[in-house]
Amino acid sequence: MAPLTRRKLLGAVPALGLGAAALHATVPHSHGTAVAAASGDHEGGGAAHTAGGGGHAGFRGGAVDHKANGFDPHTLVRDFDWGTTSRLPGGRILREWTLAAAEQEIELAPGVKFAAWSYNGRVPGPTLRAKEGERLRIRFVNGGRHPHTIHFHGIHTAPADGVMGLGAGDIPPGGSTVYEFDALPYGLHLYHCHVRPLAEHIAKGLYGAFIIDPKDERPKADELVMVMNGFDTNFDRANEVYAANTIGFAYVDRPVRVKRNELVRLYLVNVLEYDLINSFHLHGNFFHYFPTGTSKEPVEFTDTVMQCQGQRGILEMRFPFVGKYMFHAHQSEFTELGWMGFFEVVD
Ligand SMILES: [Cu+2]
Repeated sequence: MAPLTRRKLLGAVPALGLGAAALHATVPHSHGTAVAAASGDHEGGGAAHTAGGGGHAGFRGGAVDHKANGFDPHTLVRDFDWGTTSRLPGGRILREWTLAAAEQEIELAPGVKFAAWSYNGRVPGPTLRAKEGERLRIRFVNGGRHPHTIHFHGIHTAPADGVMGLGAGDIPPGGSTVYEFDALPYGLHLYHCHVRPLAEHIAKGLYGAFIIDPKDERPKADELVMVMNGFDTNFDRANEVYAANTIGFAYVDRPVRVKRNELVRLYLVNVLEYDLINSFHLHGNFFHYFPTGTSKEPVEFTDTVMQCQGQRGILEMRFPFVGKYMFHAHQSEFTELGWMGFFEVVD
C-alpha cells in the first residue's frame, strides 16, 4: 500500500468537512488497543498506522476519551503547576517539581491513537510556573525505555542544560537526575527532551511551557496556555494531526469560554516539529503581542503572529462583543488537520 501522506489527507478532508470526525475518517489509525508504532520506534518509516478489519466499529461518536488519555485539553488550558516551595537559608524561595518521563498511548482525534512519550502523564507536560529570581529544582525520573533529558530554556549553568556530555548528560531508562538553576529571565519559556534524534524525542511529546512571572506582576487576567504541536502518525516525517494542546479540534467541540471585556492573557508556545513555522490567528479581535514575554511593552497590535519551533510569546486581548470567535493557524492545511478552535465570549 502506498504511504499515506499529509497531502493525500488534505485532499480528503475538505470533502468531509472540518472536525474531529473528518480527522478520524482520514488519518491512518487502528481501532483496537494496538498501536502500530511500538513505543520508541526511532527508525520511523515503519508500517503504516493501519490495522485490518477495523472499519468504524470503534468510533465513539466523534469524541476523544480524555479520561483514558489521562488529561483533558479543557483543563490543561488553564492549568499552571507551581510546584512546592520552601525557604532556603537566607530566606530565598526554593521551588521544586518532579517530572517523570513515560510512554503512553494518546487518542489525538476520535479513534486516532498515537504512541506518545510524556512528562507526568500528559502532552504537553505540565506548565511549570515560578517567579523571577527564585531557585528552581527539578527532579527528573526517566520511566521510559529510551534515554531522555529535560532541557530548559533560560539562563543557567552548562551542567543544568540537559544535553548530552554536560552534567548528568542523557539519563538512561530507570535513571534520574536533578536540574537546578535560578528563575531567569522573566518571560514565557519552554522545556523539552534533548536526546538525539531530537526531532523524534520532541515530536513524541516530551515538551511543555515554562513561565517565569516578573517580580512586579502582570495585571490580573484570565490566563490560558496553548502549546502548538503536531503528530506524525505514520512516520513519514510530516504531521497528520495539528493542534494546540494536542487534541485536534478540541476547542471547536468545546470552545474556550471567556468573559466580555475581561483581560485575557494567552501564553502561546510553538513546539511543532517537521514544519518550519506555525502561527496563531484570531478572528473578530486584535491582541497585543509580547515576544518571549520578556518585556512589559508589547511590540505589536495585530491579529496574526508567526512562530518558529521554540519561539513563544504572550498575547493580551479583550473581547468587546459576545459570541464565538475562531482562532487557528493561518496555514490553512494545519487548520484543516486539527489546529483550530473557538473562544466563546459571554457576559
Ligand atoms: Cu527523549
